[in-house]
Amino acid sequence: MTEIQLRALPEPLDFSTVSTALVIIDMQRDFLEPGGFGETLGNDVSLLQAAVGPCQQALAAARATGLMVIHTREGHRPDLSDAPPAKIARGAPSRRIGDPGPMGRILVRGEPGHGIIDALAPLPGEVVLDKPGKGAFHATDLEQILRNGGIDTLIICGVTTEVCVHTTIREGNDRGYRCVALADACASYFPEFHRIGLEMIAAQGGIFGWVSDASAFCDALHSAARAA
Ligand code: TIU
Repeated sequence: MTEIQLRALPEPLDFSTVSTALVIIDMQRDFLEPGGFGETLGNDVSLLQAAVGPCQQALAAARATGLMVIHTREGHRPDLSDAPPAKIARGAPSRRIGDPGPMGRILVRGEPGHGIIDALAPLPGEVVLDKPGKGAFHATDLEQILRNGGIDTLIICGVTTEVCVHTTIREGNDRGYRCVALADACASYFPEFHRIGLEMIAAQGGIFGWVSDASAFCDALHSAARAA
């Protein structure tokens, strides 16, 4: 099993392709396209487009190398039984979770807005994980999937940096996983939160993870392919 090195902050990280998964967080129409959940919260959704290309690069390299790929989707059951009232109550009263919108009911599973954007559509065999919370470990079987797959390292990208990406990294770190954010493959509606959010992860000697980028991840995987 070849260990390869990933350029990262606060220091490089050695990892193996067999024990590493790429986790793409919530690249859904509801967050990236007009008329969805992100826009109902008052955000400029176009800011998230910056992450799409780097996510595509990371996904292509992970697929070519045979890494486990996990796509997450934030959303709720149609009857909203898994949506905490405190979560539903936030936002503009007429455009809350479960209300109708141009992409179907907002943040509800099975609706067009809940789907992953075409540019990052999952392939058969890739894990698609539906999560009711911000973190991918909360109320999901992610930990079981990672344990069964022998995974100890998570390469994490998607949206938004300071909300679902951060929460997932914190949850994963507390569970013993080595979590790496790919900076350019994450994005936020608030550029300063994106920057500071990434700084928070790598500060204090990597207090809850590492920060790398899509090209460094692709370079590492290409070097693994050459070594094989
Ligand atoms: N609003 C916001 O920045 N994010 C979310 O509500 N969910 C995710 O980050 N996926």
